[in-house]
Amino acid sequence: SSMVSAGLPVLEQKERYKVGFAQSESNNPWRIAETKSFKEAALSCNWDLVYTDAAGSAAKQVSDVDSMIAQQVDVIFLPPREERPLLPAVMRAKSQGIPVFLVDRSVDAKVAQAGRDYVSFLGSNFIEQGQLAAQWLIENTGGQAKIIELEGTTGSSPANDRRKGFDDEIAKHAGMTILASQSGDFARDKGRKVTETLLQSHPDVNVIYAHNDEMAIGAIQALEASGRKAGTDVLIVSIDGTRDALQAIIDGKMALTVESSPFFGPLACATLKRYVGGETIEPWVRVSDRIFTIDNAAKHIDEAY
Ligand code: GYE
Repeated sequence: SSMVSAGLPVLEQKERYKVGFAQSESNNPWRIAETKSFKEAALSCNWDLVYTDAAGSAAKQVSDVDSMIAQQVDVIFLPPREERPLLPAVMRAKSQGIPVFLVDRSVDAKVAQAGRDYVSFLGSNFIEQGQLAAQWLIENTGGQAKIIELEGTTGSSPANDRRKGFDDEIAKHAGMTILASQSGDFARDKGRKVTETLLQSHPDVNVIYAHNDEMAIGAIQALEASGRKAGTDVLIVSIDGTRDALQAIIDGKMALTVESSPFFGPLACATLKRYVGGETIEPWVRVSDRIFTIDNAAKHIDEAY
């Protein structure tokens, strides 16, 4: 078992680790691909995996982490659904000598710190993802656009940062206007419903920026239901790189998706090995992302999920 010190908990070397993975929800292909990646890592990395699914509730995710603490797992990998509600659970794990690695989403950096309260954040640069989407639009619309923004889960780090990266870049261009920005909770159906409503108050829209592909697909459905041509009347840009999004690009309905990889299992395994080997883990283990457009979508669709 682990030792509590002033700093991060120490994890001893052993044959097998009991590893908690507290998934936030499973209502989209991204989450399902991530869970699969962790389950595969458990096999190749000799983990006894304790897996939970919070079904879209931060409160349930808190109790899932608490039950992992009670079961004395060796380590917890956690994608905090929102930036704040998971903080107390992260602190409790640390005080019980259980190291926590945040994966794919982070917590409020003003309150909790990598290297002190949790080991590290493993994930993408969400601000940069938003910037990349904005820069592509600026170049490909001649700097003229009327944009609807579909935000991810309110209070989640990717929603906060994908909005900031995008909005700050767009604000530098007088011809680019964000007509409306509203949360679709990273979900296809909510993305569709929010788009339906926003199309009525902003019929002059010609660009939709969605914080993930599921909401972008929902937006395509709403556009088509309103008699508009997705990809022609309204350009759609988004983030993730799911199979459906790459197919929509190939079909001409979507213009761009910035990659945000869900395949965290191998990175989690490698980072945990470094940690038990006594290495100091950098506060942010960065995942680098590509861009998918009509130029390369067909080439990558077979590796998509
Ligand atoms: O983009 C989205 C998922 O936290 C990076 O969460 C992740 C995001 C991903 O629901 O599709």
